[in-house]
Amino acid sequence: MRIVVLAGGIGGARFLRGLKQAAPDADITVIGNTGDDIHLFGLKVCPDLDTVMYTLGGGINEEQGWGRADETFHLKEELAAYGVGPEWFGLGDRDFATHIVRTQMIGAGYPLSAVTEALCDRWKPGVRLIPMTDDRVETHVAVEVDGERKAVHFQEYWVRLRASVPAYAVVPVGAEQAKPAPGVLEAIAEADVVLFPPSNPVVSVGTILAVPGIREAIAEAGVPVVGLSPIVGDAPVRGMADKVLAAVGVESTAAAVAEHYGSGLLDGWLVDTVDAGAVERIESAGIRCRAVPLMMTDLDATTRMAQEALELAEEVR
Ligand code: GDP
Ligand code: FO1
Ligand code: CA
Repeated sequence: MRIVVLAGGIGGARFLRGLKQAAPDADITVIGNTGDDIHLFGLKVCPDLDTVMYTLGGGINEEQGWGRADETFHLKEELAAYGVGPEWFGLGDRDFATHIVRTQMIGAGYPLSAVTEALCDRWKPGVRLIPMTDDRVETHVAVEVDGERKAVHFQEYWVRLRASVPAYAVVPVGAEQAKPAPGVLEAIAEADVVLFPPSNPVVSVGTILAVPGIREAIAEAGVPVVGLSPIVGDAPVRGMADKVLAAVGVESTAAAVAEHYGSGLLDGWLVDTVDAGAVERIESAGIRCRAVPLMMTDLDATTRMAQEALELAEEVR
């Protein structure tokens, strides 16, 4: 079975661990969000690609969900001693190596997709990880800080400002001109099922779908498209999905997120058991829906979620 997954960082990566266990023989292609990417200290940092790669490759900081295990911060401290920041973004020594290799290869002319493949040669994530595009896309958030409206990079909004300021719009800058990376449209066309993990519907899955051709390819593939809600009990399990959903005019409920994707894209949707009351509304929007436990507390629970998603896919096939 060929499975395509559109993934952000932590939610996507943790779900993929369960999916690998639920479908050990499947051929899994992950289309990764690159809208969170940021250039710092002259280096290209790809948080979501790295979170997937480290999580599946055994290098992740498990408690934090991003960055490397056993990390130290000497390089960042030395840079700070020269007055070189930003001090608000926690790049560790081990993680820096990844960004140096990536930036060096890009400078030598390799596209991000080839670089990602090379990095995965080390980490062996057990899936094929492809960035959504080789072109530069950066998610910016329109915010108000001290009475002044301005656009900031998504990482500045989330990591520096902790999503504590009002957000009015989310713009994947560059997405309109971006082309899907080599292999993305082919993987979708050849897929037996497409899954949306419980990733952020705006700044992760929404950004991937904003690359022209990807949404259309999924709709045209004619295979089950099944998602899992990142919203449980009307709130994100972690992160700022409620804030960015509000910025795009969507309420923070499992049903509203399903409707936001829409029945033109989504065939099936899993909500948590606490949201069982939303099943009827989602089904009346033309999306098959089941309420099952959706908390990724451990690998077994996550594996069951992946099994439920694959079963729902068979039901709507
Ligand atoms: P990010 O790039 O690191 O923010 O990760 P993703 O976009 O892949 O996933 C973020 C989303 O994962 C958030 O909106 C969370 O609500 C959701 N999430 C995290 N853990 C869980 C969980 O255990 N269950 C569910 N249903 N959603 C989760
Ligand atoms: N998240 C934070 O909350 N603080 C950080 O300092 C931070 C650094 C960081 C470095 C590398 C990396 O791959 C991820 C990092 N993240 C950090 C996580 C990341 O910025 C966000 O979780 C996602 O982009 C949110 O979607
Ligand atoms: Ca992310």
